[in-house]
Amino acid sequence: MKIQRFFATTVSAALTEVRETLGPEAVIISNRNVLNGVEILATREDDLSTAIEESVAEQTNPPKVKSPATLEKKRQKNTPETTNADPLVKRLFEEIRDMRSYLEQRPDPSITTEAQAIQKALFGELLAMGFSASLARYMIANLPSDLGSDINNCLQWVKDILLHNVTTLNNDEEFLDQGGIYALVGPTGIGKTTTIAKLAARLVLRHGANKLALVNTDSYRIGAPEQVRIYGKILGVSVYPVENETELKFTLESLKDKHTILIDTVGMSQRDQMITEQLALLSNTKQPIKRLLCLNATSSIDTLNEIVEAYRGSELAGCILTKLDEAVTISNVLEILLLHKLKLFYVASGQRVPEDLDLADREKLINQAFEYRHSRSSKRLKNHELSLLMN
Ligand SMILES: Nc1nc2c(ncn2[C@@H]2O[C@H](COP(=O)(O)OP(=O)(O)O)[C@@H](O)[C@H]2O)c(=O)[nH]1
Ligand SMILES: [Mg+2]
Repeated sequence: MKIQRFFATTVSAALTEVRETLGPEAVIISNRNVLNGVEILATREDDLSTAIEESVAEQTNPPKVKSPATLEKKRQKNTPETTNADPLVKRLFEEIRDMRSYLEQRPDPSITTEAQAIQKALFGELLAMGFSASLARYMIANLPSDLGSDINNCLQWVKDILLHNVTTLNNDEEFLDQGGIYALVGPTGIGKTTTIAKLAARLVLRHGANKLALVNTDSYRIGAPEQVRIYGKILGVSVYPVENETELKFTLESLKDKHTILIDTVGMSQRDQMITEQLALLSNTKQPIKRLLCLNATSSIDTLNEIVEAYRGSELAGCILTKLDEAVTISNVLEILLLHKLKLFYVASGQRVPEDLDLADREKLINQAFEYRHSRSSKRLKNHELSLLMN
């Protein structure tokens, strides 16, 4: 009898190999876990029949032995098989049958260890929270082995990683007292001008209106200069419209005595070639301009990623999250902050000026992302779907 050995990392992969090589009627002789996988010994049904018949022929008074196919038919009818067969052959068939039913009835053949089961569970939770497959993959690949099989321990470990790696301002003073020139950049309609008004209100309270200036480079959009001028008027802060690089240089030079200058910029799609020109405009001034990128909390991870890539230039001072009030989950933003090591300054969660702006609180944001997994996430996969993904 020709017995062949098959090796694979999971039982199901090894069984597929057996079927491909020996056909659907292959008979499994043994199955055991070995280092890094599973080993299966199997043979063709015909080979086994021949071997059995030869063994029987050796008996002095040979009993009439039926082929495995016949035996299998009998088994399906629940009839006791080959009462007069060789006891050794009978045992062999019983073992094969037990092995088959064990393999067929196992709920999930891809789970060979407890570690794999917990990795699968964590993968599912992270996807349900809205993190990308690449982040979930990274987390399960680095999951410490001493966390045991409690999913809550694993989730706490992910939370700790986020807490250590997402950076935010420590307090309001870090922004309000530092001073300098800040430009808010980002796509159109993301909330740059509204956020400038909210920040300006805080700065006025802290240092007085005459220590602040607003510069507006957004003269393209109808109504845009008017919007900044109105906010300036309400807050008692001077507004300086500029049209080009020379005017910007001249204006900033003349505002040297101000503690903080906030620059409102033209919104552009992340695919707009003009972004390079804007970067050049803001980099060619004598005084350094710190750029803060506004990120819309409702955008997908891929869109946010494209926006950061387009706007990052040589360096971004950090970012401001807008429209949190409209977002279902916050995992998309957390992942982008992590990926690009961006510091989150403030979070805007509404249209009201100046109320709807808060200092970024990373613990609160992370908890918000983790709460979402309990609700009905459309990205939650069923157990068998996760098995398909992870095989
Ligand atoms: N829901 C919500 N709307 C916001 C928020 N910030 C700004 N907006 C609104 O978004 C729209 C565009 O804002 P604007 O500041 O003009 O965007 P800009 O083009 O980037 O300057 C306005 O209607 C704002 O009231 C926010 O945090 N939440
Ligand atoms: Mg604007």
